Amino acid sequence: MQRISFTFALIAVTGLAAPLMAALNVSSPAAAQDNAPAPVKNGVSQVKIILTGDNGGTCTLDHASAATGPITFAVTNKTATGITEVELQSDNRILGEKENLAPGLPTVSFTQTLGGGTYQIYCPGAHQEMQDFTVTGTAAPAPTGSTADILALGTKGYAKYVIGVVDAMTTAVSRLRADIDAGNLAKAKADYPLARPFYERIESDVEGFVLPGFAATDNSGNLDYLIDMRASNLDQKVGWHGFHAIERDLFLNGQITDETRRQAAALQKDVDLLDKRVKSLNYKPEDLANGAADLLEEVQTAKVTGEEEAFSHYDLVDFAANVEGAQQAFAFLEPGMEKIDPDLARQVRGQFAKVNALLDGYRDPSVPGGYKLYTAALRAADGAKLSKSIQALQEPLSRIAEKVATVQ
Ligand SMILES: [Cu+2]
Repeated sequence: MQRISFTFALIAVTGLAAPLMAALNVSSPAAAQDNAPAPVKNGVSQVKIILTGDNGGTCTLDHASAATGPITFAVTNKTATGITEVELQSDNRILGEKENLAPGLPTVSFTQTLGGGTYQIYCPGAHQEMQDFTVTGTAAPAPTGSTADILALGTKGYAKYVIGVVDAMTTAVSRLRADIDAGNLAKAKADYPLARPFYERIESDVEGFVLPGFAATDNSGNLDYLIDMRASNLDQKVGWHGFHAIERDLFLNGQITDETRRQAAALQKDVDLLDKRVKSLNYKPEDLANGAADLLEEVQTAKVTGEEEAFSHYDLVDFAANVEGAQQAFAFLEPGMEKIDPDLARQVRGQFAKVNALLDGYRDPSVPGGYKLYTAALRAADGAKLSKSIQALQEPLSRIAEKVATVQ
């Protein structure tokens, strides 16, 4: 605000309006943006988001504000190979997103009904990743009722997040399967890390991932086993399955065989089953807290060690996905936690920020998946540092489950 009035004062005094405005336009990072609120069509505000590979990756909104009500965000990836997703966030909570964005694909869109306030558009991999989006008009009503009601509302928001992630996984897996069916080893290897993060974001809800009619201990009916088993937990009776069987073929054996094609078809079937399954799952607040803790434990035992992606070394992609899933679970508990123990909520928020800042240092848009390969050398150099930062987050986070479980 201050800066704008200073500019206008300067224009008035010097009369150099035209050159100044030109200079302002040149330096503006979002030159294509219109200051007016987004146009409304059939009662729905229309916002276009364009991704390009220019200047280290751009993510440009044609309007940075809209009136309260339903808003459609239409995303077009023109040339940005390093940007595969766009998220709409509110206080770190992902409200809507589009995944699997690749250059040249048709425009995709999502619609959200938003109350007045400031939201964020997050484009990971863009030069400027986060930008504000303002909704004008009546603010969304703050959650009311007891702390238990507010926590229950959070679990519903988290359930929606999980459903969205699994839906995106079905698309990414069908792309990987098409590469494998076509026998295109190079493309399959490039699409493999793009298909991985989805499961890693939600792999904490595995108790709900057992198919009806199967005992929890029977791996042949356990979608967590069928989708994400590794050599270390191989059940000889059920055999190799899922992502890591495909990873082994693509990256260790370096070839696509009939067996790889069978595995890809089975993976798609299992992910489709999961897609149906998660739509019926309900969560308790402590499920979110325990789930977040489980995901961080996953980071410690399978990612920091380099075990998860032993053949492809895309462990840092999974690391970031586990952290995102944990952060979403926490973020949806946060409005309730603000009432129960705001100091603890602040500590956890601060530790998530530290982990994310550390992870940012490993980003590399030239590598599929967006992160450096976790080679033996990198693990030797940085494994302890990564583990320590997760540990500092695990400590305060571990205290949340008990707090939310005992709320009346
Ligand atoms: Cu995993």
